[in-house]
Amino acid sequence: MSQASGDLAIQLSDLRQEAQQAIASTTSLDDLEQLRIRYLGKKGSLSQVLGAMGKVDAAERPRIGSLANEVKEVIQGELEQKKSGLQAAAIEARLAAEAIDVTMPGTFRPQGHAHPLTSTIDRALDIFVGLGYTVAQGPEMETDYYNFEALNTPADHPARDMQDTFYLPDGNLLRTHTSSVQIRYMENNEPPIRVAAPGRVYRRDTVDATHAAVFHQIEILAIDEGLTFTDLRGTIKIFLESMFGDIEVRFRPSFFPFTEPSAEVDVKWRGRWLEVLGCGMVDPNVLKSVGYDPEIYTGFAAGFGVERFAMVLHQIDDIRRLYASDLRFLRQF
Ligand code: 2NL
Repeated sequence: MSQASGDLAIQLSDLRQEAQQAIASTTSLDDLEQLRIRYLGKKGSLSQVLGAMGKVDAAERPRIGSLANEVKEVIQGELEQKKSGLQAAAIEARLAAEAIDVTMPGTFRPQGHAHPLTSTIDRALDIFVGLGYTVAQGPEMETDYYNFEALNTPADHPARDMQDTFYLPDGNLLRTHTSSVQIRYMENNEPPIRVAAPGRVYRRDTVDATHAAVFHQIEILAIDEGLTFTDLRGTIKIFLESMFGDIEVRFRPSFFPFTEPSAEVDVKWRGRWLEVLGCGMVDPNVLKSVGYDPEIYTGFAAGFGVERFAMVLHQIDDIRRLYASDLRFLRQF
């Protein structure tokens, strides 16, 4: 064995040992790649050792060559093995970090719900929509004409008193009922008409357990050829039974400037008669004011306070609770 071949064999063996140790102690894929380049790369340690092959006797070259190949294969094998080990460890670590404990209790997210006034309005409108009515809305600030004049309410009527109505400095007013919406609707539509008008209304009342200065009303209006008080009665009965269940309904004579005849309606609720609604046949003067011929068309109308309905349905003792935004109260509905 020549000097050169002996040196090379030792260098190869040292190289193998060094590489094996380095690979064994590597903990990252990046470092491992650096080691591959360092030992097996074009300018790596193995190439450098083999660069000295020229000095080896021709007879010794096959032996050194196969020794070099063996070292290369060993290092390659260890690199592969380490690589798959590190990759598996990386996946394991990721799985552990991303694991979700599906048995953990969830976060409680309280769910809101509609305010009792909103749900009362929704229920009532659903019933009228089911009967073929269209829902209409209009301005809360109104003119004297739409709130009173067109509704056959004369200038000397007590409802027009400063004591009862909020008048604005410019001569307009805050609507006292949603009838004004229906006047506007009739102006823009021809009979047959079925319309329901929900909305906020204003009265200059002293606030107490049953009165608020701002409250909500729903009015309905039907205009057609040949409508009679019987149609009104049937509609109101169906509506009240849908709202309150199987209850007795009673009509009492009453008066409103915009209807003739007029009636107030009571329901027998928990053993007592409770007034819940006003209604009547539309006064011919109202039809005339929107340009309908009262000789051809008749109609009926009704109006009720949403707060009063909600209070009866849910046994609420004070109207002000509906506006206090007290969650202990609201959560009950
Ligand atoms: C009540 C009574 C009522 C009407 C409202 C009405 C509307 C038009 C024509 C005729 Cl456009 N009438 N509305 C009729 C009767 C009664 O409300 O006690 N509301 C709280």
